[in-house]
Amino acid sequence: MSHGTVESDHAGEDTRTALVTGILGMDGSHLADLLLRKGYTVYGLARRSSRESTSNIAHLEGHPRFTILAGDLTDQNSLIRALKVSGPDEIYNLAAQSFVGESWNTPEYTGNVTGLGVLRMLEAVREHGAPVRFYQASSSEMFGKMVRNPCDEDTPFYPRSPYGVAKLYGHWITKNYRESYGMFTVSGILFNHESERRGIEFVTRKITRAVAMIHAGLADHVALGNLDAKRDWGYAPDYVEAMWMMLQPDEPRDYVVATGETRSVRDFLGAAFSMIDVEDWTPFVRIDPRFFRPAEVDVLRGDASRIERDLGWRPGTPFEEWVRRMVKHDIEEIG
Ligand code: NAP
Ligand code: F7E
Repeated sequence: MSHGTVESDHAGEDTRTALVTGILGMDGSHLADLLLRKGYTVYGLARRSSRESTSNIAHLEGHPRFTILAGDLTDQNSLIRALKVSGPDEIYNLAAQSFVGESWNTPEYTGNVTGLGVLRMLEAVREHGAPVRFYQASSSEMFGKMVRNPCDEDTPFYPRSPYGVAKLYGHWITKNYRESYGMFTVSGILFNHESERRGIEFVTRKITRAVAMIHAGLADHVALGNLDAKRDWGYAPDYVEAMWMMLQPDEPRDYVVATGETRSVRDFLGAAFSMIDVEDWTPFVRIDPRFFRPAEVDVLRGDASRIERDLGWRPGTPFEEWVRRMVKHDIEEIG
């Protein structure tokens, strides 16, 4: 599939309906593409914004099986209404204040949306009454100061940011509702994943956009923080497949989703600049203390063998390939 198009690959009609929160975000839009290709009817929950931010789903405008519903994770009634209107078989709860750096500026707000927002979604499902399968977007940030390397589903958590702590609440309340009420709820513990639709504040997209700007002669440097941080980076369209897979088995189970490979921000700079044939990127990077965090997650690496064994998921797209796609996309967009 090319960026921004939805081709149908469903043989026969899948008449299922999904409600996706966070539909305007990176994952929400890739998941909508996947579900529409499978033949689902998709409802996406989006909050009101004073600024236009629908570019990730612009290509879905007018799609006969795609509808946007107004709602906010901080407003319980809007969630109950969204369930009533959509009548979903599956819910993917992807909405969150998802930027780790911002979570120190707005810790209470982050706790309300990213933590308590999950509780409100689960309560809306209970109120709704009908059987629904529920996916929660848990995060490798819950492992934070990794107590084991690599991390799997049994590794103890040690979050290092208000975001990580809020995600931990969402993770446990999802498990608790499964155990308390027998609901089909699962958490996918996803390690970092990126794409052409990534928000521009995250380090990968910040770098690929800067590379494109420098290539076009519109910038001469990018300001960054800790270049030694290491992440287990994958490609978002591969990771939304894992989300869907997790809601298909008879029994709910949580899974780690990761590549098992770890690279530093430095490595990412090397890969991105090499796409415009720049070997030495150091003249184009300035270190700015504003981008360091009060507590850093130095390294993250996941072990996804459970999901490979149970569901057959594997990360498909190689690192260099998706970095190339991101740089190419940004060069075209800026051009
Ligand atoms: P994203 O691009 O930031 O998308 C999050 C979406 O949530 C945005 O569209 C945002 O709406 C929406 N949202 C924020 N607050 C809301 C509220 N109060 N009510 C309703 N919607 C709200 O994030 P992403 O990268 O796609 O990630 C999807 C989910 O996976 C998030 O929960 C994230 O924390 C989690 N996660 C991401 C990664 C990763 O590497 N990408 C890894 C693990 C877990 P606006 O567009 O209006 O701001
Ligand atoms: O930072 C370092 C920064 O903001 C990655 C979210 O999707 O993945 C994401 O969270 C690393 C950090 O992502 C800059 O200090 C250096 O060590 O791209 P990021 P994140 O914090 O890993 C997890 C799994 C999620 O769940 C989150 O929702 O890069 N870094 N210099 C920088 N980071 C940023 N943003 N900007 C810099 O200038």
